[in-house]
Amino acid sequence: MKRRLTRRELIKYGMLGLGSITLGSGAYRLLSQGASSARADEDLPRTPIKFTPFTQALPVPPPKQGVTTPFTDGRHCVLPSVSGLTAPKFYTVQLRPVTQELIPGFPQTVVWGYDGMYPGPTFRVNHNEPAIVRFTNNITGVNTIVHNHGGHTSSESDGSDSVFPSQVTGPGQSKDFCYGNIAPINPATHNQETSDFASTQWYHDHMMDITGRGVYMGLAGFYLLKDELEAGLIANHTLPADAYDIPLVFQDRVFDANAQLVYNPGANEFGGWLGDVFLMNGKAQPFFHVEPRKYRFRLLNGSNARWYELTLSNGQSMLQIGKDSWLLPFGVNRSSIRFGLAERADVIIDFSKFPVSPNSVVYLNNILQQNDGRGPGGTSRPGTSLLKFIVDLPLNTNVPDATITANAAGDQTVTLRPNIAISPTEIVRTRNFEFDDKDGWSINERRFDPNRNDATPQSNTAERWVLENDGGDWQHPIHIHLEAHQVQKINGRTPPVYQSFKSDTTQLGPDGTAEVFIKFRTFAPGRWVFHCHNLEHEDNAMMAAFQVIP
Ligand SMILES: [Cu+2]
Repeated sequence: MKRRLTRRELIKYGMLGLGSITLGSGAYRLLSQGASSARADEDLPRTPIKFTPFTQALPVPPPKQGVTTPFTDGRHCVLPSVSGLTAPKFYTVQLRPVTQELIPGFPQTVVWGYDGMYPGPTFRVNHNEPAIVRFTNNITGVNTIVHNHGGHTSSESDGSDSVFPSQVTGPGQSKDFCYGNIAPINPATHNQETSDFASTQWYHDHMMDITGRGVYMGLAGFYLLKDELEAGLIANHTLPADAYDIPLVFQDRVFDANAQLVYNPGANEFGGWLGDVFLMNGKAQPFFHVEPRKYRFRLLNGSNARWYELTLSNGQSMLQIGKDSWLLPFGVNRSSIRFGLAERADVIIDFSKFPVSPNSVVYLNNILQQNDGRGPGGTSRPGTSLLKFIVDLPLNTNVPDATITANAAGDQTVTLRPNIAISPTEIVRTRNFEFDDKDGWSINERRFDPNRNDATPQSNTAERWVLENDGGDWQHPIHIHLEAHQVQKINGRTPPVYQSFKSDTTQLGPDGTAEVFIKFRTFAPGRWVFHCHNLEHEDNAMMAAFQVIP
């Protein structure tokens, strides 16, 4: 499929008479002059730098610390009014350019970082302890807005400038975002539905039209939540302790000869920008020392357009305990896990069978092939090694190993978070959304209009949404804000068990369909968005807005 660039796209990306761009020093630098015509993907820039992989350690983003003095200047956003909340905790985050060593031996890459680091610091928050986060933008010439992906958040603090423009955080500005850290409220009982409480969210830039650039430059981090149930699973050693709980975001990037990030999404007609260097937590192909025990990894595909299918090089399974933001009811063994954009898998990897030795090595491999933004092709083993685990740390016997194992075949006894399914009897209406390519990227043949409501569900009702890919062999991972959705059918079939509970992002394969149930439990009326999470598709109008009406 070929797309023709709209004039808006040409203007937006400066392709009318300008050249390709490199992102350095926080501003665009023109590399070449002269008209740039759209090119086939095989002609896109490739990183000219050679480096030796697995020579530097995996960075683990530090936990975000709160501030002790509350903000008192009356700019607070709105927290949910629900009983049982503690006083809010206050955090300040500064967005700024910084140089960081992404490629071993090349220390000067300019990135944009929350708190001046990429990835940003990891929030670890507790249920019923609201957070008020003041984001200050010190990136010259760039508007930002933060979205807490997977969060049950008010419209005001959800980070969609398109539906709440007053939260745009321009250069030199500060804006407050309120995160209740609660589960959706059951309207019948007025209690939180703790089966819907999230575990693994991530925060990232969400500025309309330029989200791809912001995330590519480094504006992403983890937001991990813990409630009484999950704390209990950790305390009784079902799940690994926090010290063995590692957030892991994988992203692909293109660099120029000076190790600066290259981003030119118009070069392939906004089909999706692929990189050829693989970063794990912001480091190209690092290693990670582990003990012979079970570790928990919060795997996140934070790439702009690349899909992944991850395996372990020794053929060992990973035990998936969570999909997107939510824990599953029980662990599911996976020999490989496929990730569309923004998807997460919460997994346990068991290193306990390895002898403690520098020779005990296992790789996390990506076996998925992808040549352009339309989506993945086939798989090829062994694939590309992204991360090298070395089981050479002595076992700390003061911390018991986690006990979780996969449920025996067919045994779906709840050992993690109970799931309360949305029942077909709760569905009040069906809506259909076709993801297509009319005049760029579109939904139901309409490009995104922030002033238009594409759906107006009623508060505290449930609906059936049929998401349909009308884009031929283009693939689209669809993210719906505000609430989890429950996948009923994928391409007309019952989804695999790990996909049958809660998701916030669902893959639409070639000509694929997904039928999902979703509730709209809001603690304040407002508008939210849903969109393709291929960031170049999202930035080119494959987005829609819904208003939850009282
Ligand atoms: Cu898409």
